[in-house]
Amino acid sequence: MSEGKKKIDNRRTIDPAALSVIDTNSANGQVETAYERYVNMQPQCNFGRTGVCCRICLQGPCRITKKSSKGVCGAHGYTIVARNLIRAIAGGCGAHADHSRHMIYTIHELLEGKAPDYSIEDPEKLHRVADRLGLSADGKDDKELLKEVLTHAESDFTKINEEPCKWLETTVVPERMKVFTDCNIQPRSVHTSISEIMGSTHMGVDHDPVNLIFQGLKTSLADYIGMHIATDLSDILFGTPKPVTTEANFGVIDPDMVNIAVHGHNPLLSEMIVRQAREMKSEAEAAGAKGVKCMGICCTGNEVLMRQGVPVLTNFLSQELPIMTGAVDLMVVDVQCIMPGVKAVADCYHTRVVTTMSHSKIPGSYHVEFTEARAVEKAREVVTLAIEAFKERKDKEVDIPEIKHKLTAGFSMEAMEEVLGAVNPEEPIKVITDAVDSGQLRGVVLFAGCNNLRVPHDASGAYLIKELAKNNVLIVATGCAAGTAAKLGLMNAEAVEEYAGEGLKAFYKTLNEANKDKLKEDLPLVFHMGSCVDNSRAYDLTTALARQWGVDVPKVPFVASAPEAMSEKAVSIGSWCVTLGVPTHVGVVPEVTGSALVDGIALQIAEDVYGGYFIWEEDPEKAAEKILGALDERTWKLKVHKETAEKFETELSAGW
Ligand code: NFS
Ligand code: SF4
Repeated sequence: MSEGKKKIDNRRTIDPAALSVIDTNSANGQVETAYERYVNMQPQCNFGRTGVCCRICLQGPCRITKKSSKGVCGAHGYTIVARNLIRAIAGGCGAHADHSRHMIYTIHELLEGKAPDYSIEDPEKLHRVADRLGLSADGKDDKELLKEVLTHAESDFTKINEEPCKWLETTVVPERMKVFTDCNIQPRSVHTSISEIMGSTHMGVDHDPVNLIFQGLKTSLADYIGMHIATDLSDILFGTPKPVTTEANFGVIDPDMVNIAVHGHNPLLSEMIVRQAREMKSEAEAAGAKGVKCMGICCTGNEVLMRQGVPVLTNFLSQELPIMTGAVDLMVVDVQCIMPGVKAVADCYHTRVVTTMSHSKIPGSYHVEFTEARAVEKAREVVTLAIEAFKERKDKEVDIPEIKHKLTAGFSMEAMEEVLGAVNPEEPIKVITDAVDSGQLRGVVLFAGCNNLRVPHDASGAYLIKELAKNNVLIVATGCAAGTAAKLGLMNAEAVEEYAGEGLKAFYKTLNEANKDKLKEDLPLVFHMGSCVDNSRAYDLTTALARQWGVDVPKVPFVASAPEAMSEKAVSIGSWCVTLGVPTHVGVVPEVTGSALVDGIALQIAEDVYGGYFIWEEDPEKAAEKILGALDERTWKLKVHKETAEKFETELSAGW
């Protein structure tokens, strides 16, 4: 560092394992990671930051300033901001669609006999999904039934008529569907919605910010559909998650094993690698290792954690750091949230980086093209590469921070119902609604989404989890936010003892006693519901709560929070949460503040029309207050409406 240059603070994390690697690196190395690149990137452009930069046509970039209040074509700031925002929603929806379409395609190949390594591992889930879609299983074998399910999935992906999409219609309360019809935001299909956004935001088409935003909300619903399909099909192929206990953080790396980090999003590949890693123990032993150990990063990590109990290595932001322990032999990646920076870090060590998808490559990496027809063979190829790398590393020194925490994950909606059903087998969800009605719980909060260097890594999520638990909030989590809880020791029963308020503790006591013969471990402070696409599971919980109370979602004391939102997928998920009636806290203000009009739509008009709304709040303490406030407002209203209905012997009011 040149003298006189401001001291760079790259210690933007509260994860002690990540800090340990960063500090060792600062002391003796030159390996550059996102933590340094973020600092070097400052200051970042404020036009982009506030959403008022348009690059949609070749006359741009047009930037809104006091001097030039419109783009060259005459586009107002509000049009530019709205267009940029909804293109991000289309990007997020496109990424999830990519994932979901791959599941559809694999099942298609399976049914044609062209994907021999896959099978229907959870026929019961298949029957549940078919039943929900209104399909009769009579006289059909599982493959015939799956074919019918798949036909509906394909239709939700591609149709261009205005029939409601099955995955929306059958998973939300009817009142939601009415709002979507009234506001003309029923998506025709996943692909159509993305295409409509690209068309309507082309230069010189839609300039009405409200119209644009509503198109964005329509596409966010398409995103919800794609995600729900991905979750359902993954469960059918690989099994519905059940509670499972393992460990998280860098301490899970075992120097005596061949260490493979699985990173990305798609369980189609990672499931196969995890299975083959177990099968190839003898090959690893022949190379002098004790075996092959897989560990997860990002959402593919969440997928194999939920179903196979694979340990959590880390979450998004710290993805480069495990390589710097010198003990990761191979990192295999598929799609999304993979920093290209991992390759440059791996180049400083013996670590192999392996890409697997034809549309997701990193220059200079190994590429093992994954195919449905030869999944096991390809997985074995990857494990073999890891064993080769281990041989190179075997006698070299490694530096692994000895930090890890126990965690229990695996809480699909079905697993939640099972746990709650031990208390009330007839009406499992009533266990939660009763606890809220009696004041034992203050509501339910979902922590979802990413990490983002704009705010200190893991800090806000960890603070909010502790603070809300103290205030008797039941907490569920997905994605990299769940990673925060897992890595920092907040996803186990000990954390309940340490952080839960009296009401929440009493709630856990009832559940743990009812489940003592069924579960090996007491229940964790944070219920891990899965990867980001599994936010569909979390919304199923919201729907179940709404049905149990007999109300529409805007009355349900359920709040979503993305303390470190980063990706376009997060923008899209946040948007469907709001459209589906959920107050949604975002801890990193998105690029909308350049237009007071668009900002106002997100913060206020959305609530008037859909009952959900955004809360932008970067300060964790204030965020906790606002989230609790949103829960309390809903519990209070629910109580008043219920009392009124009882007094006048009427139905619960439909409005909010
Ligand atoms: Ni979700 Fe998962 Fe993580 Fe964010 Fe990326 S891994 S899909 S986008 S960063 S939670
Ligand atoms: Fe500028 Fe209009 Fe072109 Fe955007 S579409 S770059 S505002 S001229």
